[in-house]
Amino acid sequence: MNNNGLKNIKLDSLIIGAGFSGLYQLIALRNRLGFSTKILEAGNGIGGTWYWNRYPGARCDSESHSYNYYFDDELLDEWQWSERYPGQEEIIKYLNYVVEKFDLNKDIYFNSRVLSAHYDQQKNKWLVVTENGQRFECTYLIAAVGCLDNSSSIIPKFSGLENFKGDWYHTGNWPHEGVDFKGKRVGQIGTGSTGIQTAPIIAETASHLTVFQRNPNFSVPASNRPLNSDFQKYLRENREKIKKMIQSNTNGHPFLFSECKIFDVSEEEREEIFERAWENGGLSFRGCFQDIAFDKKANDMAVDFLKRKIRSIVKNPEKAKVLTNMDHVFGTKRPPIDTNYFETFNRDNVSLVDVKSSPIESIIPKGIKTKKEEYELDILVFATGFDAMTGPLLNIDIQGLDGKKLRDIWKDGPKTFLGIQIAGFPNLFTITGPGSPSVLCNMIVPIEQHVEWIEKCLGYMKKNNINYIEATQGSMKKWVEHNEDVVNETLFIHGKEHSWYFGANIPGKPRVFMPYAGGMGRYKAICNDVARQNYIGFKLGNNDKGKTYIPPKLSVDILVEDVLMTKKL
Ligand code: NA7
Repeated sequence: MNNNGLKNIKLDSLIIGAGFSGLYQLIALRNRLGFSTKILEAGNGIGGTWYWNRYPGARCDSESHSYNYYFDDELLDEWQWSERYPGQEEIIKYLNYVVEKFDLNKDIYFNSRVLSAHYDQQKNKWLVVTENGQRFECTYLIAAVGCLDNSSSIIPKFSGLENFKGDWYHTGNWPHEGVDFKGKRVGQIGTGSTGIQTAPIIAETASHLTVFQRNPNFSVPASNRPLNSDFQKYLRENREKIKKMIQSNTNGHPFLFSECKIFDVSEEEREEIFERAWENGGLSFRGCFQDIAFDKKANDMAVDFLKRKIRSIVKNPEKAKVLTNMDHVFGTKRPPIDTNYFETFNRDNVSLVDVKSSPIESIIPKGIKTKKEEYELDILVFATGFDAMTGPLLNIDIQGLDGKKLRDIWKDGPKTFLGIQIAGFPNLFTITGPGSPSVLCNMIVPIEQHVEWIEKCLGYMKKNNINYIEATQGSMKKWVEHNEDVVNETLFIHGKEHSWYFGANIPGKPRVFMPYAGGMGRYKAICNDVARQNYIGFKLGNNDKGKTYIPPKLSVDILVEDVLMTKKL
């Protein structure tokens, strides 16, 4: 779709981003509420995170049967995943199927990166401008930009990158035509979830792979496998049960945390439980005991088991030592799952460089120079992560009431009410924004919940002739405090200097725990209560009476304490 004229396109609602959240929001607002709605998408195709992250080995770490929409039974009947964890290509195929089924393409503007979104108080409209000069005017603006978009991918500031003679890539912005590693000496920087997925695949074709590791990571085997007909039958027969489970538990995954505490069992039993969880593979490992995420001593036992596993896989003791030299609490950084990651270090063509003891000093024309040594390389792969959660929003110039900039309002860290709205930014909704469970969950569950909450909210407003909604300062303050309280009850707090959950991967970024740590089930109950109480904690009103702004009629500046207090689930 093209719109290169200077005239504003006028809409009820405008969505930024054509990933899982944006596509579903389009269905909800256009098909169910009848709003005139469009999506602006920076890429030349749908998929959001999955459009850009097409590095070798890119695969979701949520199990496929939970990583699809649950809002439409027919869609559920029609789609079958082929593997336990869906790969990037299959996810794009799935989303294309959805786009076709719901006829979404006609309402998506591709290659339309949003530069600015300014709220016009006089008109009660958002004015949105894209990189290629398209202009839009809408009542409701929905930022479906994701938590790790391509605008927020991070290349550390190494000096000399511009002089590097070979090619270099960031995993979050991977070329669509792919990269040929055959016969090449590849240097990979970064061993987060991405680095752990991509190293084994790069090693298969590169002449040599050198992994530059700063901090090692725990990882559990994904135990990925094709899904057989028995499993498909199980899914068909248990759909409602699975749906209920993922939509009501703490993390949106199709498993429950054990109720058994780590010191309530004998050493032998504990080892057996760990062993079974390791064999089963995947993210459920961290739920094999109830207290791994809450009790440091219990966590230490899991750490001990995981380190022993790494030592048993990696044959070279020097490499094993570097791979087990963690100084973070298990789970406080996002725990990756892998396919043959540690095994990869047993290959003759793979070496490991400890850049914690000998940091990278610069990129030189022929490769990488660390404090101790120089490495000759043909290709550099940066698996160095993202300015997560806030980056995708702050990379857009967003201005609310009185021209106040979101960048200024969030200079000490993100502040939201429910991760859905920000005081001072009326009619702007953020899907899986900071302050919501988002990245602590299987993302599709919080996405569906947010999309449907927004749909219900806008439906309520339409019915009641309301066209203005804004979180109050009071409710936002209360929510920020509640977020701090809940994270303090968990071991996440130990990740303050290590984890991107706290912004610790970005120099100078405020150390604020960004996702909501109180659990998805509890969060959803709070959101439902807010809606049930006619959007308590928000100001609601109508300003169609004149050209100047009329303060909302139904000003509800009540703190949501009663909602929060009743939801200690
Ligand atoms: P992550 O998890 O942020 O990992 C980034 C990696 O890059 C991590 O190992 C970092 O080491 C490393 N890194 C970053 N800067 C440097 C420098 N300057 N020198 C050496 N190494 C560096 O990003 P991912 O893409 O793996 O995963 C992001 C999310 O995507 C993931 O959690 C899933 O949700 C999907 P560090 O640990 O900081 O020492």
